Amino acid sequence: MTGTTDPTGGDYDFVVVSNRLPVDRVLAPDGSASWQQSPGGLVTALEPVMRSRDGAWVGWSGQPDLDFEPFDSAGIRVVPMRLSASEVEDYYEGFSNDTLWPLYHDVIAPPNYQRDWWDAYVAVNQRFADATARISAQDAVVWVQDYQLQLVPKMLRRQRPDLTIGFFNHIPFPPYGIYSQLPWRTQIIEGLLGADVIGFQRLADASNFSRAVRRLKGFVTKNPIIEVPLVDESEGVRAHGPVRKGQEFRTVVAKQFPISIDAAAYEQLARTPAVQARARQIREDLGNPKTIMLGVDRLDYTKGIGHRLKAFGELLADGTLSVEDVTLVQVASPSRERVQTYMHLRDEIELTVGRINGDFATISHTAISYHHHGYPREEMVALYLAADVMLVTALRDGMNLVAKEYVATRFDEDGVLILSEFAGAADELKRAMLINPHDIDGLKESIVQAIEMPKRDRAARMRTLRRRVLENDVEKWSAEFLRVLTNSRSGRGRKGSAA
Ligand code: GDG
Repeated sequence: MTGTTDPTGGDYDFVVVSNRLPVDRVLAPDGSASWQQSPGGLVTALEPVMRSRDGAWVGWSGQPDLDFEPFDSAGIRVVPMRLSASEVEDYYEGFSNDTLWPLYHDVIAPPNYQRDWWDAYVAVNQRFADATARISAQDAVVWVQDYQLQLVPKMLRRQRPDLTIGFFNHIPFPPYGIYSQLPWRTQIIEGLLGADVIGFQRLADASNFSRAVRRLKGFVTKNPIIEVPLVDESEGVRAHGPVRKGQEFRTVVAKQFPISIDAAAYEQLARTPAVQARARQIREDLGNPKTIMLGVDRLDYTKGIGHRLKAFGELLADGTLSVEDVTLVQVASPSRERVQTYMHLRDEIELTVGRINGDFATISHTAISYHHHGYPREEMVALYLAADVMLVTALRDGMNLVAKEYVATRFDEDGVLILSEFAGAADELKRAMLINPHDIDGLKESIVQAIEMPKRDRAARMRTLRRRVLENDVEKWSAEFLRVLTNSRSGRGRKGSAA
């Protein structure tokens, strides 16, 4: 680190900003607390960049009403932000997870529009922007993550026009017909346009965003470039950006950068004898069924868990499948448990699981092995290895990393991936069995085909999928985003320059 005595000294050349920090505060039974790195793909991908470039990470600790001093963890400066209990309710559970999340996922659940939630969203975004402005070095690169912080790019550019600002949206960006419901639609678009590069998962998301910019701001868009006039007529003031003689607008890049996983790490874990032994044990514990099907999701209404249960329940009811031959393992990890829609979803899913098990399970064979827990990564990989058929039936999903993890794990070139065309991963994983989860008959047919697929066909598909996932890993994703972001800086200041 360069001169890190003052934690807010503006020393950091590369700053990542996300709602949550990449570390969790863990309490030991004796009451002592420590920070533990949360093993996400994003951290893994960014760690080397952060170490080599004086990196800092700004985010919330995950606990309300607590202040923590900045500290170093594994070569990264960690800058914890405070959120009050009411901000957690209004900014996080409210505006982020009960307004934006359903709106951006095709209004599968009705979005809740509340003005005080918006006020909290603005206030928290401002706090994150202020903290980032304070710690960033002159000309630093800042990378803002996800839908909780869409106002940060503009807020940051206002204070620090020298910064190069990137933004990545991990969830879909909805079509204009849906997006236009949002009472604060223009403010969010303006917030995002503060960035130099705005990344999306799919081409369709980037196109939806550009269309919203044209409709709401009237700016010229030349895919993937958006021209943001330096005199923004709607504000009647100069837009915030570096001004050079003769320059009329600055350019913003809006394009797709499909996120991925640390594929090699998943394969490596799958190759360890302990994980393989555990996969065999899982099969045995389930009574050695001919076919194990698996679903792994956060318990979220976007994941289409109910649709997959319906298809499986019907296949058991019409006698196409029997519990002697097929077991469905469903991991539904707890998520957003204080948001009403999620409480209802949990009741609904657990009622359905209970009904199907009640109707079809025998003393020796269960229909659905249902788990409302989080598991260690080793256990997840053992489950992937044990699963003959992986079910990803999302109704809408930015990417879906589970699909990629399953593929990375299957070094044995076996297993069939059933993948919703509404998950971002479908753009890349075309050799999966692509399905429309709303078409229950189609889904049932695909399940039967997957179960009956000859080994040669399974291997051919899996080989193609694996090539794709292993080549396009999360390291490549972050390198590509940062390459475009860095180019956008060198192209800055020229009239109409493209990144
Ligand atoms: C958002 C977007 C986009 C789940 N349960 C357990 C566990 N997980 C892990 C999975 C996977 C991750 O959580 C979930 O990632 P997904 O991509 O499937 O979905 P979201 O959480 O909705 O993520 C999504 C993603 O951001 C990245 O941009 O792909 O579209 O919605 O890694 O393995 N991990 C462990 N135990 C669990 O019980 N260890």
